[in-house]
Amino acid sequence: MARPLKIGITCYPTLGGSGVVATELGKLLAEKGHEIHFITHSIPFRLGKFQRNIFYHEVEINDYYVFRYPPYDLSLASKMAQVAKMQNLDLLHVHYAVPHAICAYLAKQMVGEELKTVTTLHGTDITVLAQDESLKDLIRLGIHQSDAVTAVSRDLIRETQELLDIERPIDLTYNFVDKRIYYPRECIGLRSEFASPDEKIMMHISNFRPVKRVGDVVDVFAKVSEKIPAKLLLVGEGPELSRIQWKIQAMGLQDRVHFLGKQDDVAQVISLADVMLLPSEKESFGLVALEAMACGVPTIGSQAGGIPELVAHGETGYLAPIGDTALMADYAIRLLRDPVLHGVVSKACLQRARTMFCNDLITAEYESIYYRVMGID
Ligand code: GMT
Repeated sequence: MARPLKIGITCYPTLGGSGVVATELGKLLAEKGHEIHFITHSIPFRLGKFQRNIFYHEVEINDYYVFRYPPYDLSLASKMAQVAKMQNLDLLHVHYAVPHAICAYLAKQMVGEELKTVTTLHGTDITVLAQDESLKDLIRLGIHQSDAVTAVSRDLIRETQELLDIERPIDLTYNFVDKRIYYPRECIGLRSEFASPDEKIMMHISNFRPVKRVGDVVDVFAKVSEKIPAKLLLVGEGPELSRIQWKIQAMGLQDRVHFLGKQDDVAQVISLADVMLLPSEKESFGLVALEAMACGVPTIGSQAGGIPELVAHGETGYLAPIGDTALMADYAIRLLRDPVLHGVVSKACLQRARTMFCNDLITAEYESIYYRVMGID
């Protein structure tokens, strides 16, 4: 291996998929001998116990009385520059263009050209923020000023180039799962708390934002449970939660739905499921479908964004047009009624997760991008 690097990582430490990917990547790089410095406003929730080569630098917000809004972005940029100088960082790897790529750009102005910057796009920054004309130029600046830009699906690369009229190359780096954490787990005891042996378990995990279309999850489940005995486990919390609770009551499904709330360690519960539901409106990747795949659980979902790059339709799950809950339910019924088919699809899930989205492969891809921007072969 070329020399170990000193890398600063900034992400939204408490945010779903992007926070998980950034933190797990940092941990894996540290295991490989790189020195990792997380620069965030709070400890990333997946960081866990002490690990060699990992350091955490907290961004303190300057709440000076003249500020109507404390300038978090400027505090972050200053902290990045300070850590880069003190620790002699080689590069900053930031997750999300806004504000992180802009902060990294400012830090580079303070430190010097030798500090390289890598930005990973996760979706919402492009699919939502880039629709806002007032932010477009800022996002474009962040992307153009990064030494390398990566995105988590081909669809996100296409959308970024189209929406922002950007021609610069963007590297494809799919999200990954750590195979030591995500694998099929034996959970007969826990399963019996939610379902009887003849019942199937359907699951949905998200932050319950409107783009996740959790209402469609309930509609699919209602259609499936008319035909086969089933339970629905809902994991997570968010703005749509109470509307969904009302919908479940109104449809008379309350005895068949369990709310598990927010779970930090979803690897513990995914193996309970026979299928995962992901009917999103927008999804640059859909990390939860990969986590399910690595546990041998097929996903039934929509064809939004990058989901079709992850879920191989007819092989590791089934995808329907956004909002087509009847077709999603048909697929689910077919899969849940046929244990042989379910076994084949489940096996294909494990194979695909362990080859295409394996932690070793994707970590190596990030390393080669780092060495490329550093000019090291
Ligand atoms: O989906 C969310 O609301 C959270 C967001 C995030 O920052 O974690 O998810 C985005 O990044 C994930 C990790 O790369 C992707 O798996 C999600 O598909 C993506 N969400 C959207 O594109 C809506």
